[in-house]
Amino acid sequence: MLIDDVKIKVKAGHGGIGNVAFNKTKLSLGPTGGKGGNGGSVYLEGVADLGALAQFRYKKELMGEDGEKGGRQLKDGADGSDLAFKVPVGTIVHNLLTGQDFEMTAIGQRLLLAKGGGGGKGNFLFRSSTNTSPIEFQRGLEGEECELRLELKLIADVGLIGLPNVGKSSFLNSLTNAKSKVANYPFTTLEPSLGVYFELILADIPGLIEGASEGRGLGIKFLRHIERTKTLFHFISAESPEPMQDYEIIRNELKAFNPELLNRAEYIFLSKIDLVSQEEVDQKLAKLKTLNKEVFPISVIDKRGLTQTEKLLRQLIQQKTI
Ligand SMILES: Nc1nc2c(ncn2[C@@H]2O[C@H](COP(=O)(O)OP(=O)(O)OP(=O)(O)O)[C@@H](O)[C@H]2O)c(=O)[nH]1
Ligand SMILES: [Mg+2]
Repeated sequence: MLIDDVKIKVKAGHGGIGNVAFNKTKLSLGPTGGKGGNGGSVYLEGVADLGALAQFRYKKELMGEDGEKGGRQLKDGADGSDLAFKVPVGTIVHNLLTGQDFEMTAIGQRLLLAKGGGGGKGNFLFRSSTNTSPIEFQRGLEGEECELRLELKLIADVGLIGLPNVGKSSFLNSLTNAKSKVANYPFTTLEPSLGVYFELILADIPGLIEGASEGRGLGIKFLRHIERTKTLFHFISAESPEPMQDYEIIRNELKAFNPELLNRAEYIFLSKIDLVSQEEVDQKLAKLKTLNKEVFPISVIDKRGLTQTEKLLRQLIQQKTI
């Protein structure tokens, strides 16, 4: 299961308490209580692994390590180690307390979530000419805390959308290294999966149905994975009695999620053309062409249309690198 939206609590380590101690050596009875160690800070670190948020499925609280208590004989307590939790690049970090958002965009990037509390002074640091035997000390400071929502927005170049069972996953598998599950029933794909075609990342989005925006089927929450996708491949099955209606259903759901999705470059794929006569394919193509978008008739079984599709994918790669 792809974990892509989690809430977590973060608390950095507490600073260690300062010590109160005195030199036992005769003739030098001064204070020797050391400082407490600093609490460890908590960071996030960007990685390529899309599944990295899975670690937060059960682990909802990230606690930094506390600093150790100051020692005797001027020995400071050890600092708590910093912790860095790995999250996939494309994760948006929403700070639920301040309302601020931050995006993890690069592999290796580090984001400080909560700074560890400073260690408290030991009695050695309180000595003065008027107080040569201080018994004062400080408790360490609390580590910073925050509450976060981590939301993964895949950075795909092309989003594959359409009703269930129209061949989106089959298409992804036939052109890329993906191994998306394919089966002859609706909602085979339960979570987005990715395939890579040279430099292009394609995201296979679970099938949408009419009313998905009101929670029918699998809902439309997955559409956030294509919010930042420039190009959409819209799949319509050649077996459908009403391709234009299918088209409108999906467009309405896109609109309900975010009207901006309607302005993305969209290519239409009339899929599974091996299952109907050429005459029917031509008829349906003619209808879809009235939408004034490029329409590709394809079949992953007899491979028709795949050469043209690859040409399109190469064009998209070129546009991406310009
Ligand atoms: N004959 C034929 N069958 C196809 C073609 N493409 C896909 N199929 C079949 O159609 C069924 C559905 O294919 P999927 O790729 O799982 O469809 P999907 O759009 O990903 O479906 P969901 O994940 O449920 O949204 C499977 O049985 C595929 O084998 C095609 O070009 N020709
Ligand atoms: Mg699928």
